[in-house]
Amino acid sequence: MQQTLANLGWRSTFQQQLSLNELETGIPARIIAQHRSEYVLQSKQGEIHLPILSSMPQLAVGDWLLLDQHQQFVRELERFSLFSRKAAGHKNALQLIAANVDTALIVSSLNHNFNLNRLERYLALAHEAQVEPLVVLSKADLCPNPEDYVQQVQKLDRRLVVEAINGLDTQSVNKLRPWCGVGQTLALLGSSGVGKSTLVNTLLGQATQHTGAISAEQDKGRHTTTARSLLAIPMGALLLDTPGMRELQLSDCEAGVAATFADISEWAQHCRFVDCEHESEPGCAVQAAIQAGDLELRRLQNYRKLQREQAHNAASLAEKHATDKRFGRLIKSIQKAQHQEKHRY
Ligand SMILES: Nc1nc2c(ncn2[C@@H]2O[C@H](COP(=O)(O)OP(=O)(O)O)[C@@H](O)[C@H]2O)c(=O)[nH]1
Ligand SMILES: [Mg+2]
Ligand SMILES: [Zn+2]
Repeated sequence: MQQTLANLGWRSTFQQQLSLNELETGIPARIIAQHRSEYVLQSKQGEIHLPILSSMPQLAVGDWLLLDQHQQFVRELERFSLFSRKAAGHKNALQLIAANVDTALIVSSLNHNFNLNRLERYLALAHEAQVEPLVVLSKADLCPNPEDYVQQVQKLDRRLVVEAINGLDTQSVNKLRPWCGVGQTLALLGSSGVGKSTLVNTLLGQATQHTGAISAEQDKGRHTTTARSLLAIPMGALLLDTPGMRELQLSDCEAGVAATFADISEWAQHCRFVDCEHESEPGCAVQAAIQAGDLELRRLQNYRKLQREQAHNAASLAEKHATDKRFGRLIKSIQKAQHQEKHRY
């Protein structure tokens, strides 16, 4: 299937990274799936299978690469967003989950599961990744007052976009069209049962089974080993669906948490003490905002909780690394002792 680069999400920020020579002879290609020993890329020329070499940098689904005319890896192009997580066991090791995502659909359902704290957690993940969040409130058809919930979410951040939908209904899902155009890359976040798969199926619709653009769900079933993580939807966008997205945790998300609670940081600048903990200090502007009804106590509490959580997760990964290293040294010293033992005679 012939692809245009624009359909694959190519844009000027990538184009500008190429020299004239590279523009002429190089092949830009996007990673649409990652397997143990190879990446599957999509380019203007079609699909390319690129063996993973130890000399290559760490890459993720969604990344853009430059290949030479023999389809050999030249380099990766700078990404504009990245979902990653700290990997246990290696110092500063990051596990890259998804690159160059434009919009994170943060799905939350309009039933007893609706939870602002949880939404703020996903917002922090999106902000950390530098991905624009779009809050999708699903199961609106089961809720007598979806607008009330939209208002509640809107109150978290006036710039936030919030849409209430029925994920089973194509007409309703069409509300998401402005974010689903050609060249856009979407990822879904949200806890189990909120309707992510339902939304994906409705977005994919029937049409994809025939377009075969990047992948059809159908293909996924037929040859599971070649499952694609970037799926083209009829509206034009690419849907990024990797297992890693479902397991994202808050860890080393300080910037993401800060961005999600920017209002609190702003108030905090007006506290009398620089190191104000916003508990019972005199002249605390954050407590004043709560008294004035401008800030929910719940939100301040969740801010603290998420701050602690991301710091704790980051620290426990660091600790695990230290333990692994100590264990590694122990093994080495035993091996050395055994070696010396063996060679004594
Ligand atoms: N009425 C209604 N049911 C929905 C909606 N979205 C999902 N569901 C149902 O909720 C259940 C869980 O949805 P699913 O997509 O599997 O959630 P996931 O775990 O987030 O992928 C399924 O029974 C869906 O049919 C919706 O917008 N309206
Ligand atoms: Mg699902
Ligand atoms: Zn304060």
